[in-house]
Amino acid sequence: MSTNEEPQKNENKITSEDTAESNLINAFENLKIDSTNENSPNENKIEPEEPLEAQPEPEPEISEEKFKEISQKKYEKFINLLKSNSFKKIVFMVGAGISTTSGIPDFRSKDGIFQKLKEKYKMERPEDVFELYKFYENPKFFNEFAREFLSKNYTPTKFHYFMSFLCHKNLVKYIFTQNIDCLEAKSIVDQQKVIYAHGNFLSAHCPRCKKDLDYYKFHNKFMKGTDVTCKKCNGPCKYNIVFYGEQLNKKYFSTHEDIKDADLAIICGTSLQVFPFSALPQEVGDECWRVVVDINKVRPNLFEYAEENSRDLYVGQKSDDFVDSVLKDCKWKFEFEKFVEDIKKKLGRHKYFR
Ligand code: CNA
Repeated sequence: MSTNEEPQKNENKITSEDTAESNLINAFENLKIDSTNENSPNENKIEPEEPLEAQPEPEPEISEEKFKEISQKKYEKFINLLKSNSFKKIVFMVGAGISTTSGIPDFRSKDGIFQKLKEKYKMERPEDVFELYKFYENPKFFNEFAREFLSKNYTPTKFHYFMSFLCHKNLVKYIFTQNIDCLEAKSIVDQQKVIYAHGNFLSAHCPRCKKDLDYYKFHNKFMKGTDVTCKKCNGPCKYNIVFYGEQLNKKYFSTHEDIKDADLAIICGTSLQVFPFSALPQEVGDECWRVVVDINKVRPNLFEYAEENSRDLYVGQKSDDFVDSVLKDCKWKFEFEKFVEDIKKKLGRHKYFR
């Protein structure tokens, strides 16, 4: 089934009861404005990078034991700086791995979304589901994926609440996320700090006319099974998920150069395979600590994990386990649990999330 939707201006239809909710509501309005992506230069379109296999890892120069010893020393230093609030301009750079414990698979793991799409549609190149020109040819694949995704009510992970907790401590400058699952919106009070680089499901537009749609009308029709098309150009409309071949969210371009003065970058759950996000860790200044948390040793050619005096630390833990270690080592566990309880009460009431 298909229907037309007139592109129109957004209206703020929500009222707020307290600061947390009003921050969130403002953030939704900002997201809608950010989503048009109209005037960004062409070279900033997102593209998958070469697959990991094509990038040879440098030969290990030290033993695994020595690597562990170096990493442990760096971790202890990192914890001392963190717990004494010495990092005041923290930047998060995160990807699908921070959401896997909520039940959302990542893209590239063995049982990831790409593998599932491959099997379901007998596709050679599952990335096609997120290619703009393929979407114009046949929006069915993405729309089915989106409907299934949205019908599951995914909830934030410990890592999401940890980012929120550090925002609450006023230690965070920005959170750059590649994720489209909106779990940052369900867990982070200060949405102004969040940059949804690859968009999300909280607004919608016509990719041809570049006009925003009335989100509520679009969403209701879409979730009832209608593939919405634009009244003006008849092209297929979609949520503001950034596809390959599309420009990144505008807010990304106004902020990514503003991280030169960051003092800590926590890079978590991303294989750093999608450009230009993959270049973000290089944008921080030379003095900035870079802590990479991932179950795989991500892009060892980009970081100096094994150098004793380098600013790069690799933590080979699951994202939520890393949070547990940090909370324990900083003695923040009790404070964190109380914080999460409060946030859940506040954000749980929001009409988007029932
Ligand atoms: P990716 O390429 O699938 O990489 C995920 C990374 O996370 C890998 O390096 C894994 O080793 C790592 N990982 C998996 N589980 C954990 C865990 N529990 N703890 C720590 N690390 C873990 O995904 P990227 O985010 O790098 O790629 C960018 C794409 C993926 C963006 O365009 C996203 O929109 C897209 N994506 C988003 C979601 C989501 O919104 N949750 C899910 C799947 C894909």
